Amino acid sequence: PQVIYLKDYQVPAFLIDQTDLRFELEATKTLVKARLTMRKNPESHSQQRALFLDGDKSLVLHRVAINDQVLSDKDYSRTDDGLTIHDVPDSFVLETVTEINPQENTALEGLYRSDGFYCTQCEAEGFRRITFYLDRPDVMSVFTTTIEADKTTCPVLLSNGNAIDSGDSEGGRHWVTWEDPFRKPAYLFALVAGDLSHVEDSYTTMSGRKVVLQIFADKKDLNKLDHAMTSLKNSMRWDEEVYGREYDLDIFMIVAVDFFNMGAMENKGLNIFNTSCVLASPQTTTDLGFQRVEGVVAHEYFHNWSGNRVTCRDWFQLSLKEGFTVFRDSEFSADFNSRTVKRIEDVSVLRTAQFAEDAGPMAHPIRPSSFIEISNFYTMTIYEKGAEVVRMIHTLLGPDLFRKGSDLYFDRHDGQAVTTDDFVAAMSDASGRDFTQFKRWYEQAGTPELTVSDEYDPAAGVYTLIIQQSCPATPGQNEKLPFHLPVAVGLIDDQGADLPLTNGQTTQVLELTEAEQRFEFTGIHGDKPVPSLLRGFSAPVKLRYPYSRDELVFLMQHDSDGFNRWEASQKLGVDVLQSLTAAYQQGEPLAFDARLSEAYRSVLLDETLDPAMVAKILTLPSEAYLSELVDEIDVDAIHAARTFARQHIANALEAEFIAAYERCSSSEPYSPDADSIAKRALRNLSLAYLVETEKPQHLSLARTQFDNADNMTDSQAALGLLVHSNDEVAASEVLAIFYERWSEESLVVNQWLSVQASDPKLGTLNKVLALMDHPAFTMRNPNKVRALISAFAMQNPVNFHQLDGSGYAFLADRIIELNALNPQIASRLVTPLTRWKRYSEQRQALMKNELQRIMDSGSLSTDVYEVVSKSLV
Ligand code: HT7
Ligand code: ZN
Repeated sequence: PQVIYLKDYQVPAFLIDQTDLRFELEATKTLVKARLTMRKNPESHSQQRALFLDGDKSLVLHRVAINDQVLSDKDYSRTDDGLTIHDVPDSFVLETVTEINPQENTALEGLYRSDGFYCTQCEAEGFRRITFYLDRPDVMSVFTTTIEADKTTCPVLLSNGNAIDSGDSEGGRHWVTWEDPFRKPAYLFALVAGDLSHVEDSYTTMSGRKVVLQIFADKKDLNKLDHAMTSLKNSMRWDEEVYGREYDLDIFMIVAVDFFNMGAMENKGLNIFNTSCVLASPQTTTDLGFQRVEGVVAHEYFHNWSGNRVTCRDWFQLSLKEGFTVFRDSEFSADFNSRTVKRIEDVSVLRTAQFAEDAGPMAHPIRPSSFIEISNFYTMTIYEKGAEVVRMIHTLLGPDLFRKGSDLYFDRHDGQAVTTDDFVAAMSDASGRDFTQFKRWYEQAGTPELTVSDEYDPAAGVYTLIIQQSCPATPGQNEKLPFHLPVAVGLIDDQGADLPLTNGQTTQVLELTEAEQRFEFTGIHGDKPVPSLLRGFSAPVKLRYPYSRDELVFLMQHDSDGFNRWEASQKLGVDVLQSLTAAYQQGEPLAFDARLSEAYRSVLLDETLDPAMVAKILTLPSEAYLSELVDEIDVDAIHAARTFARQHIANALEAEFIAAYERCSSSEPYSPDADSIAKRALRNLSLAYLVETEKPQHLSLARTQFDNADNMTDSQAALGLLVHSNDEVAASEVLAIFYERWSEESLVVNQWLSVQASDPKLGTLNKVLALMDHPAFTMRNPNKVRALISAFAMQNPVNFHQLDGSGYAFLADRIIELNALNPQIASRLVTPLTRWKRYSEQRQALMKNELQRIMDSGSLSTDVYEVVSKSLV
């Protein structure tokens, strides 16, 4: 397969001013009639007279005409990736008629069927599976779309923009024409048709325009759309208040579909959502699910400005829209929920999944310089690290200058396809700050490492921080230049009070630009202060400072920065767990440091703290995070150490956990507000520790909660604890009850699959194999694949990494199978195998063997080929 390089970018040789589409929908034979008004691009230096249009090999071409003249097959040539018309005039109208087969489209790119509905997914390069086109984001066109279909099976016909005309046609069919006045690239095109129901509301924008809001779903799900609608209205208001951005069309639609490769898609005026990111009801959706719906609705809505009005010049710029939009949605969620808890959650994901990506064979900068398959670059790095880079700009500028910069960016580039350089230039021009060195974040891959030491001269009253930075080599990048990054710090005196710093505040942002730098704080007296470093996780780096365990306990109790209070608990947890892991590996008895459980006790007893924060602080670092921190991952030792620690804490704090469980119980009806979510989090964490004691009365408590729960958060928490416990009778009982109760709710059944796939008890693989034959499972639905297969491979390290290699072989078989059905999903499943270098030699050999088996398995998609071949290097 061909490698595509950023350095080869050229402006398009042709432009498409107007795109008129007509779809005649039939399940296995849909006709797409395209009328493209085209001209040579005056900015292009190319002298070429030939026109190349992207088009997948699955397209059946029926007709090509230029300016009403039908072309003969001598006038053009077809290849697997497109259509070349040998000679075209300077401006012309190109007409094509193409046949496609939505029914057989299992890749879920282009036009496909999801549970009988027709829908599209065009980002990144799906439009070329619909018709021949200049399928690149810098070709922007005005679209009109006419959809014609059977009136009974497809009463609803939707596309981007406003419906401008409709009518009936022969044979019980009807049609609707949509017009989108905003120029857009083809990746933002959408079409939906089917027997959908909808809820409707409206929103009045800050300039007083009324916008109709509609959310479409299967009729049985109509009662699960309120939360998405509220989230949408909140997002619209927030974007006006925080960014001054108003919605631009008269209608905004969301459609929920069950077969979808990702979370959702921001098509202009017609967002298409995975049901898992839009449907929510207390009975079927957990608190996490409610928050996910809110976050994804906001994310897609915010793309209307950061992505649609201002889009990407080419796919190397993907983080321009994704990183910025993740930053925006994360700030929105922070404003509507607990800011600190949101930050903890984002950082946890970043440090486990994104840092692992940075340390693996697919490591890339947030603006990659090459790729084989762009679908492989919808990564944690592009999204989450991209958001961290925007956050650093925000930290360096402060909120006012950042807003000036975003205003300039949107105003300067409205209606354009631009680059990350343009984004940074707007920030720089608005603020007068120099971001030349900062731009290395866009070019260099890898997670920077900061090593911090300090000196204190009490006589002079000078405290000095010495910060060194480095960044490990990543594929194709051996040498890294120093990054420009903000390090937010505070200094805490022996009474636990923040000291005033040089800037007169208690937190100061230090700007690190060199490989080693010294920062002096004057007027510091008394005992040596304890530094609170990288407050709020001000930069996406790994930070080392030789804290003692006592200092970490002190920070857990006194740090005024909520994030760093949690961070201190994590660092202490890591330290304790690493000692336990080492003891386990050496066959020594495991001894628990009571300082950790005592610190937990005082947090648990402090009723002034937000229960959500208490739950976060009392959650030990995950096995995934512990794995990320070591050179060689010993899954069994990590699991044993963490289980031992949990049991120890559970026994030591049993009475406090019982009290917390009771304190957080409520007789109020379910509500997904922040306070109630926080209480449920602490209550279910307490229950989890109590069950860890293996005392029958606590297992009974879990069973009572399972039987009496009026909401999915409590029900699923109890289900998970019972299924993962050693009480096999209780486990199979609750699994049977749960399935029977929820068998008609596809998303709930997915949770039922995941809970079984993530059971750490040995023997889970056989259960997963059996579940693959369950009527609730199909390899064609990505949500099912994620619920069962990804959950096993990514959330069950002990079983996945069995030394007989059975977990690896199972995954490789599924990848080979899915490669033919859905390459994007197949390629994402490869991730756990790409990490082979981090394991023991024995496991390395087994994992590599499976990667090689995939490689040798026949005709690989570009998606799977790229990840597997890069992993084998
Ligand atoms: N911008 C959207 C990306 C997306 C996507 C990409 C590849 C394949 C399928 C896809 N579905 C959606 C999602 C977003 O970030 O908002
Ligand atoms: Zn996005």
